[in-house]
Amino acid sequence: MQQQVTFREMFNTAESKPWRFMLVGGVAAGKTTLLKVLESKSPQQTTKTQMIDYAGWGIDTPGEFIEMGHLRRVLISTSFDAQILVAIQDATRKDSIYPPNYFLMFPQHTIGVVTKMDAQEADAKHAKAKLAVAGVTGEIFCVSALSGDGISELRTYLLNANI
Ligand SMILES: Nc1nc2c(ncn2[C@@H]2O[C@H](COP(=O)(O)OP(=O)(O)O)[C@@H](O)[C@H]2O)c(=O)[nH]1
Ligand SMILES: [Mg+2]
Repeated sequence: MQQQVTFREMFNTAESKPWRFMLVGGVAAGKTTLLKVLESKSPQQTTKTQMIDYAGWGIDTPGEFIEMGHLRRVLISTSFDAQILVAIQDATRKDSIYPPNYFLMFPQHTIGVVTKMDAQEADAKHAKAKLAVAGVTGEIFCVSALSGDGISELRTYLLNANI
């Protein structure tokens, strides 16, 4: 993207979505909620994501597609439609659902997002380390969809990423 685009412009013009990002992360990591908040929509009614969802700014994917080996291939073919990958790590989870260096196989720039930073047990340092092990080489944002912390920084980055 060559020029700075504002959030309003992106949603008000048909040509404003020339590229997409794809959210990848485990079940209940906060992908759908994050996408809604990035789009300034109410995150209240998120239901379990059943299929790849192309309706929004970002491509939303069900957590099972990364957690279950035989479904990972679907993520690979879907990734062809995305210019940036967004790897989600739940700040409250001690484990990682990504194989080591998983994201290095994708040619796209991969950024990381640590979600649920509002939670008492959130551990940003641990979550960032898990993303690094997963092969996330891009910027890492720590956010809370609940409090809104870090959301505008992430939105600005995604709007203006030089891809
Ligand atoms: N505390 C907290 N909970 C969140 C946050 N984002 C999502 N959740 C909760 O995590 C659960 C799973 O969220 P969802 O977006 O459906 O996860 P997905 O399966 O990755 O799409 C829901 O109960 C959300 O309310 C957050 O920033 N903070
Ligand atoms: Mg979902």
